[in-house]
Amino acid sequence: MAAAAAAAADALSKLSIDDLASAAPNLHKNLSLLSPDQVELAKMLLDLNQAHLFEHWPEPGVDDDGKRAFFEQVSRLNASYPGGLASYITTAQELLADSKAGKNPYDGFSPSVPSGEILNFGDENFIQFENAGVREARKAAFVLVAGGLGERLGYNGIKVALPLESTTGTCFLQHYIESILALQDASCRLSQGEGPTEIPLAIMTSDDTHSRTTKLLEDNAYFGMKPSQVKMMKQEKVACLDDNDARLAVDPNNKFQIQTKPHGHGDVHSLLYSTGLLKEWHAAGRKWVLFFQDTNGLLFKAVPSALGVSAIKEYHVNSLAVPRKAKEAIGGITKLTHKDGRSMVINVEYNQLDPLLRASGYPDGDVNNETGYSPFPGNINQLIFEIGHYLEELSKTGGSIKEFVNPKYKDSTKTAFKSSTRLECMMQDYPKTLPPSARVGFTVMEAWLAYAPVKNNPEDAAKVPKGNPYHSATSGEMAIYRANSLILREAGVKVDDPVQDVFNGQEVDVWPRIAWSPKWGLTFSDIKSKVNGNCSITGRSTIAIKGQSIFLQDLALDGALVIDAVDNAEVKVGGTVHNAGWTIEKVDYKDTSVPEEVRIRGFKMIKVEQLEKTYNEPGKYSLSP
Ligand code: UGB
Repeated sequence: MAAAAAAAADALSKLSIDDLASAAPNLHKNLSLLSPDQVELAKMLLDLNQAHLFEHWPEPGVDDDGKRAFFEQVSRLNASYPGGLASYITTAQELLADSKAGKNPYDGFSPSVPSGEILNFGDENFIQFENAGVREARKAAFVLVAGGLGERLGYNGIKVALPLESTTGTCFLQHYIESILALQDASCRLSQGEGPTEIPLAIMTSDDTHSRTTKLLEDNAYFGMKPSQVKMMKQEKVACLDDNDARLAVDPNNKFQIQTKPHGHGDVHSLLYSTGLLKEWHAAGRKWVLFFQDTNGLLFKAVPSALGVSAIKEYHVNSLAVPRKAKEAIGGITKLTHKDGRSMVINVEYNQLDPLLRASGYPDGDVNNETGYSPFPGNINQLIFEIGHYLEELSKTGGSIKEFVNPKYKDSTKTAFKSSTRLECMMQDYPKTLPPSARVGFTVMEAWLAYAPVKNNPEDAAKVPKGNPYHSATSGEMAIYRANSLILREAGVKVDDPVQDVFNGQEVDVWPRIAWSPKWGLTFSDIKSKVNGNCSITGRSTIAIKGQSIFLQDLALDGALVIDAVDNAEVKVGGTVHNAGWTIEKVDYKDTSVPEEVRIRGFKMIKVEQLEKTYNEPGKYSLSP
C-alpha cells in the first residue's frame, strides 16, 4: 500500500505536482488511494480539462470505495472506446463546436434519388436471387444488434423475447435462430462440398439487455442452435457530456460515477473487430456478414434474395430498403454528390433528410411523389457486407465510424444543455468512410414482405398520421398474417380478403392467421413445392404449420388447424377442415390484468376449437378429415 502510494506520488510528481495541487487539490489529497495506472488516468483527465470531477472529493478516509470505483469506471470507459477517453473527448469537443456553429454535416453535398436493385416478390428474377442467396448462406455469419432498450415501445422486457405473433407464440429470438438454422440446412443441402457447414450468430447486447438475453437463450436450449454457434458481445455505454467543452457529467445519483448513456448500434463494428470475431470468420472461409435488428418478424423472408443480390452484383455493402412514406421515422437511402465531384450512397437519418432537401432546392422537403411514397427508399437497417472488404477497412479504422452529437440546448445562445448529451453512432454509417472504389448498393423490396418492426407504444402508434405505418406490436403481428396470406396466394392458394378492425386505436387489415416455422417455408420456391391442387383458407381461419415436410393438397380450411411434425415425418394434409376455430378478442393496452406482451398488441386469441395433429415419428402420413 505504502509502496503503491509512493509510486503514485512519484508518477504525479512527474506531471508537475504543483500544477496538480492547485488544479485538483481534492484529488491531490487522495493520491495514496491510487495505483500507478490510476494515476495515469488521473493525469489524462486533468490534461483533458476534467478537474471538476474531483471538486467534491472528501478527505482521505471518507468514501474511499467510491473513489476507487470511480477510477475503475474510468478505466472501463477508456478501454472500451477506440482511441480511449482522450479520443472520445477530443472528438466530442470538435462535434460540439460544429453543432454550436450550426454546421451542416452535409455541407457541400446535394441529395438525389439513387438507383438500386428493385425486386418484385415471386417473379423469375426474385426466385433466381433467392436461389443464389440460399447457396451462399452457409458462407455467411449473422449479427443481431439487440442492445437497445426500446424506449419508444415502453415494454419492460427485452424486445427479442416478445412473441412475433400470438398464433404460435414464437418469440423474435426463436424465430431468428430457427430461420438461420433453416437457411443453414437448405444451403448445405444445395451446395455439398468444401466449406463451412454452420452459420454463426453474434448478438450485440448492452448492460440493459445482456443478462436477460443470455437467460432467454439458456432457458430454451438456444432454440436448437449449438451454444458454440452463438457469440455474445456486450457494448459499453459512453460518458455523458455537460457542456460545449465536453466536460464529463457526474452521475446525478452517484457522485463517484460518470453518467453514461448508450452509444448506439454503430458499436457493432468495433466489437466485431476488437473481439477478433471478424478475423475468425474470415479465416474460416466466410464471405458475408448480415446485420439485423431486434423486432422485424418479416426480415427473413427478404434475406435469401438480398444475399443473392450481394453475391451476384458483388456488392461490398448492400442495404435492404423498402418504399418509404415521406417523414416516416426510418432513414432514407440517398445519393449525396459533393461540389468537388465525390459521391456516396448513404442512409440519411429521418430527422436530417427533410432539412437537407429544403436546403438543397427542394422547397417542400421530404414529400410523397405520385407513387404515394417518398422517392428516397427507406433504410431498414438490414445490411450485408462482404467480409474481406469489411475486414480490410476495419483493420484501418479499428471499427470506429463517424459519430454525431445531438445536444438539446437551453436557449439560442447554445451555451448550456437542457440535460447531458453524448456521442452516438449508427451501424449504417459505416460506408461513410469507404473509398469511392467500394461497391455500395441497395436492394428495395415491398414493405409487406420485408419490414414490420415493433417500435412504437400503442398510444404513439394511434397518433401516427393516417396512411403511415404504425410500427407497433399490433401492426407487427398483423403484417405476418398479411405476408403469409399474400405469399400463399402467389403460390396458388385461395385466401380470403382481409377485414378491417381497430385494436388499441389502430385500424388494421386482419388477414387469416397463417403462421409457419422457417423450416417449412424459407423461400418462395420452397413454399410453392409444398402447396398443391386447389387449396383455400377462409378469412376467419387460423393455420399453424410446424415441420419441414408438410404438404397442403386440396385443403379447404374454415376454422383452426395446427400441424406439428418431426423432420422425417412427411405429412399430406387435405380435405375439408371445418370447426369453430379461434377468435380474436380485443384487449385494452391500459388493462394491467392482462400480460404486457398481450395488451400492447390489443388482442388475444381465444382457442374455441381446432384440429390439432402431432407427428413425432418418422414416416409417411396423410391427414384428410
Ligand atoms: N441498438 C443497439 O444494439 N444498441 C444501441 O445502443 C441502440 C440500439 P432502434 P433507431 O428500422 O426503422 C434505426 O432504436 O436507431 C439496436 C435506424 O437508425 O429500434 O431509431 C436495437 O436493439 C433507422 O435508419 O432504431 O433507427 C435495435 O435492434 C431505421 O432503419 C436496433 O439497434 C430504423 O432503425 C435499432 O434501434 C428502423
